Amino acid sequence: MMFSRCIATAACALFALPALAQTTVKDPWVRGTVAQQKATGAFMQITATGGGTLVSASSPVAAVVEIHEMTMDGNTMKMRALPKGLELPAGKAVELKPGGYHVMLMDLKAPLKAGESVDISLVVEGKDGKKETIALKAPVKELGAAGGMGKHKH
Ligand SMILES: [Cu+2]
Repeated sequence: MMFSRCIATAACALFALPALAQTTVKDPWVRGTVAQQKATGAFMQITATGGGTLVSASSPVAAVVEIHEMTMDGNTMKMRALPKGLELPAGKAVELKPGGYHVMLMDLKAPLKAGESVDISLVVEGKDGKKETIALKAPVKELGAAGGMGKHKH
């Protein structure tokens, strides 16, 4: 990983000190929806340099946004909101992906079509209790990629 190689030098160590951008998000995307579908998931990779918790998220396209976890219980997919948010270990990329953690967009105001992009803000609380807001633009990808979010009911 770039980061671990980087901290070995003094110049790079400066970047490792607390800075404004504690949390970085890579490759965000949102699963597209069909008419009448009221919920979908947003996926991405989040790295919090100093560690923290993804405590909440919001988006203008959805009335309700929650942080969810999907797990297999026998052969049933179960989805639940994480009441305390999603823990982000320091410097470690946490992957939100179909079948696992995701940002759940609910009560969608309109269908989301491939090619559009969705604004999402994430709120990450650092170990020091300070909150950081990260604004994302996540492209919408076609329904039908891996995973079964579209069929899943809350
Ligand atoms: Cu969900």
